[in-house]
Amino acid sequence: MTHDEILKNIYEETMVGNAPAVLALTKQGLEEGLTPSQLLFDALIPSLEEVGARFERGDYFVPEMLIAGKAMSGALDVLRPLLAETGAETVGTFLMGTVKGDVHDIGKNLVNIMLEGAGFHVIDIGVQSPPEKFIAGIEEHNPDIVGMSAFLTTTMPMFKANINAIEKAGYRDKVIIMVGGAPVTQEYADVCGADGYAADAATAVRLAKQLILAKRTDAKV
Ligand code: B1M
Repeated sequence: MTHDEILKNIYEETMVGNAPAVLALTKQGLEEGLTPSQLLFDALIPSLEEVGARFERGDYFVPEMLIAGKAMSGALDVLRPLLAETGAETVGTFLMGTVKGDVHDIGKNLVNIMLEGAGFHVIDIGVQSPPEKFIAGIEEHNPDIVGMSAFLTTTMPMFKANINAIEKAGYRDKVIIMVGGAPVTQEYADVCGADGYAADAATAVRLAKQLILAKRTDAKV
C-alpha cells in the first residue's frame, strides 16, 4: 500500500468505526514511515470531522459517532507515546478536565498528549468534571494552569461556573485558566474571564508556554 492509500483507508475505516482495521493501519503506517502527525492530521482528525458533518446532516446518529470515536481512541493509544516523546524538563503542571455534563474526551486527550510532548506534567481529571473536582485538583496538585474543555454549546457555560468557583475558593490569582473545545471561540473565552483560548492542540501548547512565561516574568501576552 502507498502512504496515500494507508491514509485514505484510515480515514474511511475510522468513519465506519472499524477499530481493529484503524489500529492495524495505524501500526502499518508507522512501520512504513508515516509520521504520527501525518496519521493524525491527514487521516484521523479529518475523518472525525466528516463524522460530525454527517451527524449534523442527519446521515449519522450517536452510535455511529461513538464507534468512530472509539476507533480514533484506539489509534491515539498507539500514537500517544510517540507524540509525547520528550527529553525536555517539566515546563509546568497542567490540570485538565472536560466540564460537567460533557463526555467528549478525544480532543482533551489529544491536547494532553501534545502538552506532555512539550514537557508539561499533565493531570487529567477526566470528563463530566464539576467545579468541586477542579477545586480539589488545584488543592492537590498546585497546577500552573487549569485547562477546561467543552464540546457542546450547552456545556460551555460551565467555564464561567468553574471560574466563579475557583475565584470563590480564593485560587483565581494562583492559576492561569485556559479553555477550548470545538464550539468555543476567543470571544466566548474572554466573556468567561479565561486567560487563554486555543482552537487546537498545537496552539494550546504554544499558548500555555507563553502564559506561564508571562506569569513568571510578570509580562502580558
Ligand atoms: Co458528539 N457532538 N455528542 N459525540 N461529537 C460533537 C461535538 C458535535 C459538534 C457533532 C455535530 O453536531 N457536528 C455536536 C455538538 C454541537 C454543539 O453543541 N455545538 C455533538 C453532539 C450534539 C453530541 C450529543 C449531544 C449527541 C446526542 O446525544 N444527541 C452527545 C452529547 C453527550 C455529552 O457529552 N453529554 C454526543 C456524544 C458523542 C459520543 C459519545 C458519541 C462521541 C464522543 C466520544 C468521545 O469523545 N470519547 C461523540 C463524537 C465522537 C463527536 C464528534 C463526531 C467528534 C469529536 C472529536 O473527538 N473530534 C464531534 C463532531 C466534531 O467535532 N466535528 C461531536 C476530534 C478532536 C480531535 O477534536 O474535539 O474539537 P476536538 O478537539 C480539538 C479542539 O477542540 C481543541 O484541541 C483538540 C485537538 O486539536 N481543544 C482544546 C479541545 N479541548 C481543548 C482545551 C484547550 C485548548 C484547546 O485548552 C484547555
